[in-house]
Amino acid sequence: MSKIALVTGVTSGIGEATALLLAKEGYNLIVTGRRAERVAAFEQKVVAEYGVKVLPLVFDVRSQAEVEKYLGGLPDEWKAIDVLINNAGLAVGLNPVQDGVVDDWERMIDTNVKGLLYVTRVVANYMKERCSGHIVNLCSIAGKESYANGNVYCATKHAVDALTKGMRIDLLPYNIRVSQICPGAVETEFSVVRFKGDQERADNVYKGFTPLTAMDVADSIMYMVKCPPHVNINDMVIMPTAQANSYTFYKKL
Ligand code: NDP
Ligand code: 8X3
Repeated sequence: MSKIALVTGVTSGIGEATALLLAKEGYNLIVTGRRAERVAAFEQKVVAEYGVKVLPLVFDVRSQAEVEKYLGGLPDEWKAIDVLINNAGLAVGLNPVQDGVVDDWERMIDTNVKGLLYVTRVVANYMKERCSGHIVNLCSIAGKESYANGNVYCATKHAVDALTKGMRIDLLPYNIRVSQICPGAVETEFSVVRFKGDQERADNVYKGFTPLTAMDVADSIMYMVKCPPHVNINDMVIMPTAQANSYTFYKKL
């Protein structure tokens, strides 16, 4: 029987790349995002290319009611989730804390921390019933070190780091693996979202060095997923060669 993976946020970037690699491995996929047309396009592409089954779901991970409705109410044949990729997330704004935009803060906290928790709560219970499963959280180098003006985004990813460690302990008796990956700069729609559609400012982030691609990160996630069942990668930090930590880059401009 084919395995099932649930990937949140497949409408772009790392989630899309990871879901594609999981489909290539033969996983049937539950995929999510808010942009319905992109979720539908992803489904069509994957079904045509890999012939796997896809359950497309359009909801906002910030809404516990929606998470409960869509994930809590999964049809029986989709409940045996083997792999959860907690990917949906974002940065909004880059301001010193004293100039912070409260709505930006709330979007980040509600998505990156509370959304991840809502999804995990439902799926961990499916996994607990079967004493089997693997949860991979998208953390960040921002979850290891704070950088100038990154205050709240960094705090949400530090929270993911703490939650990964806590989930690992709580889910240990149920044979559920818990991993996280902490990438440095990956060129996706991340910076366009952070700068609220300012494409030029987003492009500048990646000028003068070679950033990671979404596929680089997806390859590493697949390494963790494909480890033998007795092996759990707790944490993986992956950086562009030209980036040493969250604030030190070697750029040739
Ligand atoms: P993208 O902006 O390219 O993709 C983000 C994905 O998250 C989209 O599919 C988006 O879907 C989904 N998403 C965002 N908010 C919500 C929401 N409220 N409900 C449901 N889905 C949502 O960014 P990345 O691929 O780069 O980011 C993926 C993850 O990786 C994030 O958690 C990010 O913090 C993390 N990360 C990114 C790095 C980078 O440099 N790019 C580095 C380290 C970590 P939609 O808009 O359709 O809802
Ligand atoms: C995304 C990487 O360094 O821009 O998490 O915050 S960074």
